[in-house]
Amino acid sequence: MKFFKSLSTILFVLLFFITPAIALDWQTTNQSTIAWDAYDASAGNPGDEYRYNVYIKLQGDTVGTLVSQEQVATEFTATFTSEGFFIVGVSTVRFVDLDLSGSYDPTVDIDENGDPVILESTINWSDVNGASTPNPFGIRHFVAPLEPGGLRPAE
Ligand SMILES: [Ca+2]
Repeated sequence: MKFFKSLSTILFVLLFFITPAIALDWQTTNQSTIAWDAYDASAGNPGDEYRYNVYIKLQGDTVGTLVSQEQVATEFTATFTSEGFFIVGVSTVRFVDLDLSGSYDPTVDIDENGDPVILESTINWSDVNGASTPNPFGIRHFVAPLEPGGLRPAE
């Protein structure tokens, strides 16, 4: 009984950690445009503004690099020059309409310290179906090899 319990635990752990890696859809390209749904702002103040931060990390890394800060568009074109297996992440950034005027103005909507109230969500990474990534994916890029050397007429 104890053996089966350990076996099922091992199987569970294997499935939990290995299945997501197998299930990833890979795009092999040096450039890819990623899109996402516009944030549903109906729950917040009507005057709040929402933007997006885009991050890229190598598969397996825990921290990504910010590649686009506070952009308005709901898509981003990532271009890769180095080789690797990349994961893209997007977070929502909320700019609070602090004076409830119906629109966000960084010069007016400031708190008692003179700072705007800007809040960032956690990152929805493309390799996990977090908030919503219906088909978890990654982008892999390979660089062309160098030219051959020693070019000469054959003897
Ligand atoms: Ca305002």
